[in-house]
Amino acid sequence: MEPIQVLILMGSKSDRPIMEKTEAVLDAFDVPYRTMIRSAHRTPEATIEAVKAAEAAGCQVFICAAGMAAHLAGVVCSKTVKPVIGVPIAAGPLQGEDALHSTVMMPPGLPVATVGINGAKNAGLLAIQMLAQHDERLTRLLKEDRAAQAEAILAEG
Ligand code: RP5
Repeated sequence: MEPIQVLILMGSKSDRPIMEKTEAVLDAFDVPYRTMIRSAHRTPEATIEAVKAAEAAGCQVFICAAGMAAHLAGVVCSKTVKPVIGVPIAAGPLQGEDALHSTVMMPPGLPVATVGINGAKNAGLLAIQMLAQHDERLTRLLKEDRAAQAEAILAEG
């Protein structure tokens, strides 16, 4: 695997339309990443292999998106001490309530930083905030982004 700072995992190709928002953020901040489809339930061994390969490639933050009984972020957390961000995806009849609870309600000792249902953009930004703690370029870009958001609101009147 090429050097990366972030690994995006998603449980299914059906999650991709949502997770493209995470990719757009990482692209905008010029952060190297890799995206893979791996499922905690359907491909457990391959999921663990992906975590090992990403760490060997320098990965600093994992972003894991899954819907329904969403255990992907938790499984990844069990295999790394790098920060793990979980994105609960609205899939199936419970529309993400199931994924939110199964992602956020980790047992004590194994934290997953969980964003809102379909919160793919915030997952990307949170990953960049983590990386920015040791990166002045990213800190500057984050401050510019916040200023641009404020300007856009104030321009509305
Ligand atoms: C989860 O089940 C996936 O992350 C997806 O959100 C949901 C449905 O998967 P598919 O049946 O569309 O593959 O594992």
